[in-house]
Order: sequence, then structure tokens, then C-alpha cells
Amino acid sequence: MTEQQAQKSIVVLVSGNGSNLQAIIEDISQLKINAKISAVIANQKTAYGLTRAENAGIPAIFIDHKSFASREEYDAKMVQCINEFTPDLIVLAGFMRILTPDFVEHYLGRMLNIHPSLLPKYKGLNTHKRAIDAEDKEHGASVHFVTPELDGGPVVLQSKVPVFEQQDAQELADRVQQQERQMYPLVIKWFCEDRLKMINNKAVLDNQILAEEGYAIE
Ligand code: NHR
Ligand code: GAR
Repeated sequence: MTEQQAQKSIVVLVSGNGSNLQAIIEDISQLKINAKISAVIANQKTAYGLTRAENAGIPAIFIDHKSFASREEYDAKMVQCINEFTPDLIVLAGFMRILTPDFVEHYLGRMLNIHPSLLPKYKGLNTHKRAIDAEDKEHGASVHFVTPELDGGPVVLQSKVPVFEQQDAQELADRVQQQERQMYPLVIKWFCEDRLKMINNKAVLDNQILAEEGYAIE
């Protein structure tokens, strides 16, 4: 690090287990990332990510999408709640609700997602099964900026894993998730050091426009 950055505030959105959240919590507590998770918000009451947040002393908030009449109303409530924490960055970590264009525009260039495929392949759901069914030889995960186009925002980083014969979707998912827990904290660190930006719908790292598949680790 060349200069001292102000500490960034992060709000993390989860729907489930929260293993990516845990990896971020750990890198922050080890001072690898200069940031504070100001809140964790879930749309599922039983999301284990909420328990992980509580255990780390982070405000854990449940907002039930089922108690809103429309996606627009749910997202408006989310914006109101999130903004109380004045975040610099929104992190989707296994968040399973599609977000409205208004929500996305509000945080454009300040919201990241991790998606379990080598984008642009397999946008949407059931990615591991789709990779196996297509007999792909490799699969993986992508971190991207969130834009209104679902899983279509610029990719920052990808990580690949081999697909073995006879491997089932759960085994493949476990292997991909192991990679996710390494790569997501790294990208968040870049953002928090002001090295990573989205400019004109492109991911830019250290003033270099990244390729379609994101940064290539040699
Ligand atoms: N919203 C926008 N506008 N753009 C993106 O790139 C988004 C997004 C919201 C979530 C995560 C994404 C993923 O990584 C994400 C990216 C949920 C669905 C989905 O179909 C699809 C993609 C992603 C997350 N959700 C169903 C829905 O009707 C609900 C499914 C469920 O509850 O199990 O919202 O894969
Ligand atoms: C991760 O594999 C993430 O890529 C995926 O869900 C898992 C969440 O794990 N995300 C999506 O499928 C988004 N639609 P976690 O809750 O343990 O971080």
C-alpha cells in the first residue's frame, strides 16, 4: 500500500450459509482488508450467515421479501436499511434475489457479486449441474460488478477448477466454493484500497481495463 486509505464500510447481503461472508470477516480481522462490515442483511430468516454475523459482533438484519407486495417495494426497503450504514461497498455473498434496476443503479460501481460459473457461461441458477451436463472440462467462479443485466456485469476475477468424471454437482460445488473463499476477499481488498473501479461498464484495476474474463493471475 502506498498511501493510507480511510476505512471502508461494507454491507453484505446473504441468503444462506455465508461461507464467503466468513472468509471476508476473517481477512478483515487479520487486517488483510482495511474495512468494517457495518451490517449483514438476509432475505431468509434461517440464513446461517446471520448467525455468523452475530458471532462476529456485526448487526444482523432479516428483511423478509415475502412481506412485500412487489420486488420494487422490497428493494426500496432494502435501500433504506442499507443506507443507514453509509456503505462504500455492497457485497452479494450467495444472495438469491434478483435486484431491480433501481436498486442496482443506486449502487452502481459499488456492488460486487460472486457467481458460481465461468461467466459468460451459465448465468442464473443451477450452474454446477449445467457444467456437468454439458461435459465441460473446467468450471469455476467469477467475481463481477453488479449491473442491471443479471450476472452480466464486468468480470473482475475468475478462478477455474477441473471437472472430474463421475463428479456430482455437490462435489463440484464444494471445490468451486473453496476457490470462492480465496478470490472474493482478494477482490474486496482491491476495492477497499481504491485500486478497483467500474468505469464505462468495464472493470478497471490499477488504471488498467481488465479483459472480459477479468484479471489473469499468472
Ligand atoms: N441483480 C441484478 N440486477 N444483477 C445481478 O447481476 C444480480 C442480481 C441479483 C443477484 C446473484 C445471482 C448469482 O450470482 C445476483 C446477481 C438469484 C437469481 C434468481 O434467479 C439469479 C442470479 C443470482 C441470484 N433468483 C430467484 C428470483 O426470482 C429466486 C431463487 C431463489 O430464491 O432460490 O429472484 O447467481
Ligand atoms: C456460493 O457458491 C455463491 O457463488 C453462490 O451461492 C453460494 C453461496 O455460498 N451464489 C449464487 O448461486 C447466487 N445466485 P455461501 O452462502 O456459503 O457464501
